[in-house]
Amino acid sequence: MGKNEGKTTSSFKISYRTCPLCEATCGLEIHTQDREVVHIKGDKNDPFSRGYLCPKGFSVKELHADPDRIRKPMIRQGENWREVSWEEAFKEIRKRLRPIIEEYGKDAVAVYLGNPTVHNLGGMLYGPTFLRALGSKNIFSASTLDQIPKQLSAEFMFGSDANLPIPDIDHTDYLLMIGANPLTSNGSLMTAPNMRGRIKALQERGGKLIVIDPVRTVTAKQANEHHFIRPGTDAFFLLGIIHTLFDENLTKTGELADLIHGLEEIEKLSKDFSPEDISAECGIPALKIRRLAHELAKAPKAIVYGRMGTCTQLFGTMNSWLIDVINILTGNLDRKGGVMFPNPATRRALSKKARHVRYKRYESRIRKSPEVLGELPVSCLAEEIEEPGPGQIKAFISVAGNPALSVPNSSKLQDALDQVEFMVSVDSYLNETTRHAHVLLPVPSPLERSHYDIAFYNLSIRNIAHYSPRVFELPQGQMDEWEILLHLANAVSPETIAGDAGKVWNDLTIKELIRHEVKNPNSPIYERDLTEIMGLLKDRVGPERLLDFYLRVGPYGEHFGKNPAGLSLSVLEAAPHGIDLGPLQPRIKEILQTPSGKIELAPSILVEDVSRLKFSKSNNSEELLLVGRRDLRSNNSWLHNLPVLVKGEDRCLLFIHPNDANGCGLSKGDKALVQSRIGQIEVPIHITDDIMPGVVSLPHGWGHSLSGIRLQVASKHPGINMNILTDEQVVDKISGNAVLNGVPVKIEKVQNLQTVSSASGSEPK
Ligand SMILES: Nc1nc2c(c(=O)[nH]1)N[C@H]1C(S)=C(S)[C@@H](COP(=O)(O)OP(=O)(O)OC[C@H]3O[C@@H](n4cnc5c(=O)[nH]c(N)nc54)[C@H](O)[C@@H]3O)O[C@H]1N2
Ligand SMILES: Nc1nc2c(c(=O)[nH]1)N[C@H]1C(S)=C(S)[C@@H](COP(=O)(O)OP(=O)(O)OC[C@H]3O[C@@H](n4cnc5c(=O)[nH]c(N)nc54)[C@H](O)[C@@H]3O)O[C@H]1N2
Ligand code: SF4
Ligand SMILES: [Mo]
Repeated sequence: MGKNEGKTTSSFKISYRTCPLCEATCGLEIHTQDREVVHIKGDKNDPFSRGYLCPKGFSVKELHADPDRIRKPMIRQGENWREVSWEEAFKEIRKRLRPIIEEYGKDAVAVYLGNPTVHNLGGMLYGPTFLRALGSKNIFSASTLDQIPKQLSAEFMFGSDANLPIPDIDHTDYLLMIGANPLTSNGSLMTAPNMRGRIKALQERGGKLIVIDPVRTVTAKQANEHHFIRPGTDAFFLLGIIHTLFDENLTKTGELADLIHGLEEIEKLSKDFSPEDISAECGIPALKIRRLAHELAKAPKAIVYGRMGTCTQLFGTMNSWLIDVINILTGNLDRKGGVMFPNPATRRALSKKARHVRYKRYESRIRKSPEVLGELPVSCLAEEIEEPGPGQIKAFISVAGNPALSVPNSSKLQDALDQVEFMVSVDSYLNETTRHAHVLLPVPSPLERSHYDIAFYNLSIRNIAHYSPRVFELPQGQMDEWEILLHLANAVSPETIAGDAGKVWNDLTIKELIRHEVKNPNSPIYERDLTEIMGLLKDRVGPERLLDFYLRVGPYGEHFGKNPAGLSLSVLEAAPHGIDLGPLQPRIKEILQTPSGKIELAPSILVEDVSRLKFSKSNNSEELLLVGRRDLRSNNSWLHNLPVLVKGEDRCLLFIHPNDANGCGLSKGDKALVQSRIGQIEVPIHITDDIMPGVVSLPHGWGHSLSGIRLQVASKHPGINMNILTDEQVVDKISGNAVLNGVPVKIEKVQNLQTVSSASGSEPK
């Protein structure tokens, strides 16, 4: 504890703020002197994280101070970047983008929204305004590299992707965890700080954690049981469980029975998948599968939870669906200790019950991949840029994304980015993606912007509301992220707005929201006057005004005077550690939005897809299957420039089982040549029996050896990009989601020892 704590000298300050780096939403206590961070520790008074912090939480100090962070807008001419004013930057953007839109149409401009957008209040609230102003179908995001299969299965089953069933981990007795490693990732689609503590508590109350993963991960080591599974075969395993539940009369749908549609169909399709039939495919003995089904059915409260490993594979949507089918068949959906639907403070009342599924309303131009929840799969991006013809992408805007490293067949996308006529990036770094931009617009450091986890409280294991004001004022001449997005909206619009464009677009955004809300009979402000509501919000601007509005009309809100004790932004401002709104409560009837008004247990698109599974074949035995790996001190592609997170031994290593190393002629200290259909890389190896024989793993987000980047620290720890190997043509057929796990590769020893010191990659000729 600093000796100044408690007292406030003129320049010393203690601030409380939610960490914006991952889904866990830990509370930080930040000690600052003038504009410098002196110290960061966990906020013990945060009702959710109670002082928990991972190493990345501390790294916010280095992130804020990083000299490589871009601080002025820049325009590129050839290889050279020139700092310019914001005015000049937006003038250039308009000058270059409008003619493209006028000549080729709106779809000629593509956008990629990267992962940190979801951790950014301005990005979450104003991204949609920008996308609406642009009106392009070519919208891509990190979702199709990640969780869109889960969202799509929820859209089919429950009628909206906004309601995902979240594990009520604090009250369960049995957690079957598939393809997730929360002790490293800190949890995903399960917002909960201190996963280790929560798993320990589960075990201390007599509960069990079972992990299904082709790797004995840190989480697997903490589990009561771990079973290896052959990558990409989870759907067989899940159907084996479902088969057993029916076969041995273990189903108990309980209170949900009247709400379920399609039970018989599930029973019928599971008939072909007895544990004995599918055991060889997934590599888990039939008896074990039957026992797990029994335990799930018999545990007082149980959860099946799947994450990255189940989504980013050939049967991502099927897995996401079958996981919830099991939760329903065992009576664990929407009940304490099972999987539940959060009730976030910013939730708006539904205007109508039934919705149309947002799927296949249009398709991508080249491979005809279906639209999924308003976007197209990012695996299609490179071909949409490269293939000429009507509808070709001519301009590209990246916001908070590094697709040049993150997408499968990244080399192809890098080549494609060289071909776009004009590219804008909104980003904090000059990196592998933004080096291709013509205009780079820098964003504030996390400590220079306010924060509220509007996305993650939708996925949280408790209902929480925590607002963090900025720790530092915006530096002179720095635009906030939301202002950048509104100026971009202005720059792509047919008519620009004279005067303060940011203010006009900002007013448009809030007025549209209020207009919608006062027309909704279920809203607490139904038929109220727009001008009156605008007046009641007049003291706030930007994200704060929108957030205040959402909180005030939300389920705990003060409803613009109708419920004076309720929530508003002022209430949160007076509670700097955040407010705990309690554990999750059953609410299925409130959230169901399917046209039938029921839970669709057997959506026809997914049922039909099961025939694809039947015909899927085991891979060629000469090939190994490559899976991904996360590391506690990484965050996808973008924190490798912080010394505290890259110090120590090289982590970009190929993990390989001793038998396979032997088979490939590899021994300790060697380097492997890894080849896939798409590309090849050379990478140092780590031999370990923590990985299933036949499987190898690599982390993603590395590969900082490209020219033209400004990442002094990362360039010294470049690693190698595993997406040189992943295949953009191989996707989950239903959602178009990328397959980042279970990629067939061949491995041999690199003979030329002179190259051992650094990882390198190349495309096959
Ligand atoms: N092989 C393989 N590939 C993968 C994965 C895998 O497991 N294996 N994982 C996939 C997953 S789950 C994801 S989510 C994607 C992530 O991939 P991306 O969506 O590309 O996201 P990041 O790699 O996190 O890059 C984030 C970018 O945003 C910038 N940035 C950081 N904060 C901000 C901010 O506040 N505002 C703005 N405007 N910019 C900011 C950073 O400088 C960086 O350029 O990668 C995917 N790729
Ligand atoms: N430290 C750190 N934390 C992060 C991130 C990070 O890069 N670093 N990224 C964040 C992001 S964007 C996300 S989306 C989350 C992801 O959060 P998680 O899903 O918890 O993290 P992963 O480590 O990707 O876990 C996927 C697991 O699936 C296993 N797996 C691979 N293939 C298969 C398969 O076919 N079947 C099964 N059953 N398992 C398989 C892998 O071995 C791995 O252990 O993490 C977030 N948190
Ligand atoms: S677990 Fe996530 S939210 Fe918590 S300190 Fe680490 S990076 Fe930040
Ligand atoms: Mo992700």
